[in-house]
Amino acid sequence: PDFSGTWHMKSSQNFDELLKALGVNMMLRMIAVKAASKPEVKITQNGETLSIRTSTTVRTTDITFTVGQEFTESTVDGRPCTSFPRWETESKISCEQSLQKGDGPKTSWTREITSDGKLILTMRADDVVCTRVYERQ
Ligand code: RET
Ligand code: NA
Repeated sequence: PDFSGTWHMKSSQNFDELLKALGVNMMLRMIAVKAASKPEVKITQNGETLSIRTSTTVRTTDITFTVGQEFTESTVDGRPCTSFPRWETESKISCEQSLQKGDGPKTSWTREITSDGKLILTMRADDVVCTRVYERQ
């Protein structure tokens, strides 16, 4: 599938709960939740290699990875992790994360293009799942 484009978020569920599960305190969660309510996501794709820039007013992350190959990124609360993205279906990438230092909840994400052209991002921490739906600009 084609993940490329500039994406705007249409809905978000459980982002605050996700940060809570990751142990982020209430003050920082308030700042993060507000900023994360208006993200801009830009994706470029070359075959199985994706570059994803997620921008907010307080935090911007850039990742580049090839499906099937380990890479280093950060968990949503900013802890360095090793990630392993793989195809879960033809149109869905599933990525398990493991912290480079210390212990924490088990985290992962998925990114999927739906048949109607939306991008669905899920982020997990243990049993908490945050789901964010994006549409192309
Ligand atoms: C942390 C904790 C420290 C303080 C702040 C944070 C902000 C995080 C943000 C994350 C946005 C994520 C998005 C993900 C995918 O759509 C690191 C939680 C301010 C703003 C937009
Ligand atoms: Na987002």
